[in-house]
Amino acid sequence: MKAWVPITSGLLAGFLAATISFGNFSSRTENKTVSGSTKSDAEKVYVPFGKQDEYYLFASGGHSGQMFIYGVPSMRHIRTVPVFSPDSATGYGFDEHSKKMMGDYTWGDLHHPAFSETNGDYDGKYMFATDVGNSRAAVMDLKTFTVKDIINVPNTSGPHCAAFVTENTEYLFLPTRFSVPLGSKYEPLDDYSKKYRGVMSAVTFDEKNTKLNIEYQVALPPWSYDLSDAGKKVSADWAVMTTYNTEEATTNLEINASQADRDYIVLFNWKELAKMVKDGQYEEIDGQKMIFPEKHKGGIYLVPVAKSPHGVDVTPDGKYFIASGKLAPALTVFSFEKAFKAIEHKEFAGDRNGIPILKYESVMEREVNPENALGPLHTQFDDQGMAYTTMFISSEVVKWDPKTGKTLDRVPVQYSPGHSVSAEGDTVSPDGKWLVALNKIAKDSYLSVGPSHPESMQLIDISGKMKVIQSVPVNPEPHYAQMIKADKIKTIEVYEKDEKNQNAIYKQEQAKIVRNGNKVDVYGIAMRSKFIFDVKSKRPDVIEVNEGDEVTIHLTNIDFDEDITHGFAINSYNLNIEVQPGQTNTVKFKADKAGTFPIYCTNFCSALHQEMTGYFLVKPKQ
Ligand code: CUK
Ligand code: CUA
Repeated sequence: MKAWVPITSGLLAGFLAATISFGNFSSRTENKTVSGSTKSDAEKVYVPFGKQDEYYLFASGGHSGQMFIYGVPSMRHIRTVPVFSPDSATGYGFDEHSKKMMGDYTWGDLHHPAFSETNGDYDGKYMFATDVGNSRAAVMDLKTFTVKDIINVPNTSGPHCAAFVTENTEYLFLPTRFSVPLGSKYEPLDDYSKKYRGVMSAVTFDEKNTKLNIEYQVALPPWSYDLSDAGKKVSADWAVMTTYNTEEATTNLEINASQADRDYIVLFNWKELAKMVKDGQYEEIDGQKMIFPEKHKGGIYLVPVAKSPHGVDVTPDGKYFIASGKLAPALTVFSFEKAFKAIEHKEFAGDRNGIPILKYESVMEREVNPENALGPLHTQFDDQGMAYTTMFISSEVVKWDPKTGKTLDRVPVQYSPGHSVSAEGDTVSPDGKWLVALNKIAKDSYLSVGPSHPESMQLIDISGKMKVIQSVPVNPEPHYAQMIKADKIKTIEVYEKDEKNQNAIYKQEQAKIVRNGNKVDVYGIAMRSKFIFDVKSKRPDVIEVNEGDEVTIHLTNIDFDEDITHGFAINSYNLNIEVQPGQTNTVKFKADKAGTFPIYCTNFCSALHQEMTGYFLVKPKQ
């Protein structure tokens, strides 16, 4: 077992202490010169006014529940798109569509974004993301940069591993970080090994209706699944994910989940799993088709790996998968081809929970230990197939050759990088050029804002010798990002008229208020610079209702003009929605507060924006 554990337990304790405290920055910087960028670096990141960036960077917003959009190489923040948490800037979480998608949740923890793919290349159409905080998955339409669907994932808790998509977006797999009892019910922790499971969900995306759907689930052993990646080309039907806590510890994981010398990479063939489901090889659990690997055999294998791995990444040619050691200095390169042979010849070293374990020696290609590099977490690739691994503990990015294991270059970053992302990095043909390190700790990088600082993103020029040439603060907390060529994304300028939408009106004379008992439906218009709710009223911009009425307001922005967005807020009613050009949006609420409440447009839309107001009058109950 020694080969997997190139560090002694004493050293391990040291790594753990450093990992936990982030404490000893002097030791990590004393041998390195942390230099700022120069004037010629500045020219490389300078995108003159009137010109636009070459790439979009989509950075996950972690526990902000949002997605941050940046331009590369300027590193200018362009937009924040709310995904799993409400946002008063865009009215997300207030209008009916987003309110329904969000359910009762008011926060999320967005870890891993993933673009839709066609032939292993980003196609620029959709972005997927998962919520570790409340076990959800979302899809964003890149024509509008808005979220179209969110699903709750049953039987699972914290789909951290995901999202990762297969070569033609056949599936989006959501393995879970926390194991819980099936059906999400109560089971005592003493029964953890018997009753708890780490469920992976196979989700499909229906492009026509922009809906996500769970096709089947797999009841994996009660371990923690950490990171995953889909195969490419030769390994296109396969996917890999790392595990830790194969010890099945139920308390003090910091120590107890690092006891065994090894954990595993789970290797599975999704085509085989889909076939099993087709053949009825599953059980119905909580309305889901659940595969139990101990009963429904085939398609899933374990590959031993040094203890507590974190990232696993498939090379652009699809031939290898690389596991990062987190607590060790080691990276391990495994060969898909060798794994396929080992499976064919049944080179197994026993099993766990009915899942065959492949022999380490049969699958391992090489172990890589860049000198003095500590805490490898995640790996990205360039156009030459070279690997770039973030070193969390030694605060650097190391470039190395997966074919030889040789270290080629390294650059310090400030500080403690989690992921990094290279241009088109997860495709079958990365671009090289740029790499952005997503650093967990900014420390002294920017003007202080108190004891807690923003995170930092550093742009690294990888076209020659690696150099950090720009550093920008970012809100908590990018876990991962995706960088796509800007011209792949085709946004719309305005929403098209949708004559089939019963809630939409496009002419001022159609604006009306319909009363039916205690239900009030408003079909209104927003335009520069007025609201029209009832064209026949002597005050068309006033909505008057009785206390207790159920009010539904459908509002259409009839300014078919790029960037002319209107907001709709009712003062003191905790209510604000947005109508983008041509868009119809609906808000529903109960008029439970009697009184006089000004209505106003929240988005500055014209010189007379201040005049874009009205009144919401609520007559008290007698
Ligand atoms: S995890 Cu954050 S650094 Cu959620 Cu991808 Cu590794
Ligand atoms: Cu419409 Cu301001």
